[in-house]
Amino acid sequence: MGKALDGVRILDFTHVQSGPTCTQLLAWFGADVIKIERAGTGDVTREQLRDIPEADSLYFTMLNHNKRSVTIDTKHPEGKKVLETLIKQCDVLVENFAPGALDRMGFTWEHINELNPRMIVASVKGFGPGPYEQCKVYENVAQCVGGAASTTGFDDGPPVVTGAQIGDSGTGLHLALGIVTALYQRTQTGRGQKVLAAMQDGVLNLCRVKLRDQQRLERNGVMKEYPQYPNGTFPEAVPRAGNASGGGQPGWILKCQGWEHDPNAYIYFITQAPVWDRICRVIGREEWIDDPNYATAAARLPHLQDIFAGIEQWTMTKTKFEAMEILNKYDIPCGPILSMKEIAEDESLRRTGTIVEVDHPVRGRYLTVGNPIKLSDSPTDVTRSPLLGEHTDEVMAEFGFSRDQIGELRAVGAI
Ligand code: CAO
Repeated sequence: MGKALDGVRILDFTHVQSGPTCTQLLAWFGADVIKIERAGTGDVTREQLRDIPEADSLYFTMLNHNKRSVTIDTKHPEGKKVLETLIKQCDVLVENFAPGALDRMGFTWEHINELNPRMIVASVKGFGPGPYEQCKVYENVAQCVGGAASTTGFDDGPPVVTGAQIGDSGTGLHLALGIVTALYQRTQTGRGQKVLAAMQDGVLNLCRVKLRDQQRLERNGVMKEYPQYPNGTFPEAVPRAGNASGGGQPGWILKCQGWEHDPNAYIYFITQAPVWDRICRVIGREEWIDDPNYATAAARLPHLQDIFAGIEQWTMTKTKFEAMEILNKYDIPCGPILSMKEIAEDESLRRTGTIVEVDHPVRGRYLTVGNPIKLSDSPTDVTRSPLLGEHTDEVMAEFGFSRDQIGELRAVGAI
């Protein structure tokens, strides 16, 4: 069966995490992703956080599946010519260099557009146009400037960054959507365009509900589902809400059996209004069903701390998996706090291809996260990341370079 993006050729100038996440997704959907790297070093993550000497790191391998690697020195005059040939025959150029790096190489939007008016040039940058547009940005900086850190953590503690890589991988996802959208528009216009996903914007997009809350706070001075209500105070800006649920269905993380020695023996419990009577029955608090202080969602808001303390007395008598099983029988939304070890060993995630094992010639077998987006007509086969420059000769030949030309370019250090 063909793949959704069969025939789409991508020049992949991405490195580290944000850009590679994007191009890996496009490769999984069938695009031919040609990663351009510098000979000798390549993507800096090849050697970052190495767990096996001399082997490409898991950081690199887990973000660069299904791609081909070609080495070109794009600052070498002959390397520039090679790149021009590639640009003329590809559909998309993706990059997440520091601001201005592509221009400094001599590949401005105008030049690329002149070489190939159909080419889409897609970039991740830390910030969009404005006072910070020249700044280099990494994951946690994006979380801080996008509103995530100020709204994450507990009220009595400092801002906290989340383990989910919403700045890097989150922005990579945004960029991928921008690219396929531009490819779709090109089918009507015949023209390429620039696509920009700024990390600050991507994080803010994922923190949209907190900007909602900022406006609710300014209007009403209080947000009744936040843990600060009714006994704490609300500052001018959206406060950190601990583990409170982001929506209108209050939730919290509760201890389960074994919490004293297992840091992940917890469950997320949502007191969803439509199943309130079932919650009361399951935990043995039938008296709450008709009690005016507990009977309606609005009445419960000032009592959430008491309610969660009561529910926790029940969850502490069960393991997180027992609690999950019981609660799901009654359609009560909840989720065990899964450790990475538990996720890595989860058989059902392996069956769906969300967790996959991949063979690598240097590092051997390793575990990775497969394509989280499943297309019924375009299934994903995860293949290993390329070694540095593994496909240089193959790709150069496909783009019309003869064996002699390849040899000469190598001799002068252009590839
Ligand atoms: N041939 C020749 N030169 C090459 C090359 C190649 N094949 N590939 C890259 N280079 C050069 C670039 O042209 C650039 O040179 P100049 O600085 O002389 O213009 C240089 O390599 C380094 O690029 P960089 O500035 O992007 O790299 P850095 O390590 O200094 O910065 C980062 C890294 C991530 C902070 C920066 O790239 C950035 O801010 N990117 C945008 C935001 C982003 O994606 N951040 C997330 C990264 S994932 O956590």
